[in-house]
Amino acid sequence: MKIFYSETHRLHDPAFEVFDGGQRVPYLESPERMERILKAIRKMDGAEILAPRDFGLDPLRAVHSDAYLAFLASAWTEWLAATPETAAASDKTALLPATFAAKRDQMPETILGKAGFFLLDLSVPVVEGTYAAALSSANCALSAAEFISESINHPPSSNSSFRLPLSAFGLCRPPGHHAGREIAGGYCFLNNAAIAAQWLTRFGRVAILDVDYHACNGTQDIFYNRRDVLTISIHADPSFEYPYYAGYAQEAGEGEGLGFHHNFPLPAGTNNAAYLVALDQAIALIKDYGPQSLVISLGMDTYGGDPLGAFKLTREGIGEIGHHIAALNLPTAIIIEGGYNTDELGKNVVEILRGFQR
Ligand code: SP5
Ligand code: ZN
Repeated sequence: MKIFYSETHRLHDPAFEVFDGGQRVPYLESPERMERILKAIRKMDGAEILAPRDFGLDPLRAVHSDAYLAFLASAWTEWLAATPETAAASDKTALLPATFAAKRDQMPETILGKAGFFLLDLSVPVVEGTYAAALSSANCALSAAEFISESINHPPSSNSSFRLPLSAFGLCRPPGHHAGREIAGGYCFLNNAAIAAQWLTRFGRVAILDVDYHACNGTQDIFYNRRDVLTISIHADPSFEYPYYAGYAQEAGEGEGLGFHHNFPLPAGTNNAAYLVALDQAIALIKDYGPQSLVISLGMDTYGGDPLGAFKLTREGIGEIGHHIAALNLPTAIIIEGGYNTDELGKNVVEILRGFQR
């Protein structure tokens, strides 16, 4: 298994986020998450850890708006320029607004106005290295996509011969699936899985299956009116869980994309058996769609011991997820999203990847 990873994620290391009730807490989406995953992966048979290649801005511009990318690129310098006293304590502070856009007709001019326009919540503080880390995270996803694309069966007109479907793992940080076309949220700035999927559309239809505990509001937003990318998400019911405003069962796409988005909201306490019922329904939809490639948004926060999750999946259940998806036998780019039980994160990721070992 090829694993695409860069140390650049360390540049995104905010000191805090703000939890419900206004509690300022240490940033849960920490660099340590990657250290734990890497440590476990290094012990895995056949693991090959590779640096990502730089794909430039074009694949990002195919998914995110220019205004949003420009905001991410200059937010920190604009924030420092606007509040010079911040510079002295820049290791402790971050750009985080207190007013958010419920209506988005007009982008404000000041950096705090723009921050409220482009940030959804209090889990996406922008620090000096946020943009560099987000770029490198997207490049890890793109590198995984590029690697698996070698095994996509090209149209009959081309003369390439059949190859065994390949899989690859993008060890991406920050995560991506809550980032929409022009909004960051839920620890996510660039939507790595969407960027990889969009890049893969040059080879034909793509399916994205999101098995993070949280609904993929960002991925849903990006592909909502498209039928060339099927998006499916299995997650905690947004009626009680973040991201609250997307992920309901009746949201099925619009226009050309109607019928090409599926949400599977599940209750708190969901166990292995109930989860696998939903997963098998999602897998049947992917088979019907017949994609040329598959992108998995892999969250490990479905695990019973996750501090942000309320599902009860065990390590065995998580292993089953890998086996069920791998049985689709499609070229598959696996992109890491959430998962916050750092002690168990490495073992859980390896348990999933095992299903894809050939
Ligand atoms: C990628 C990803 O998994 N993002 C998740 C972002 C969730 N942010 C919501 C934070 C809500 C905090 N509630 C704390 C409850 C602790 N029991
Ligand atoms: Zn999550």
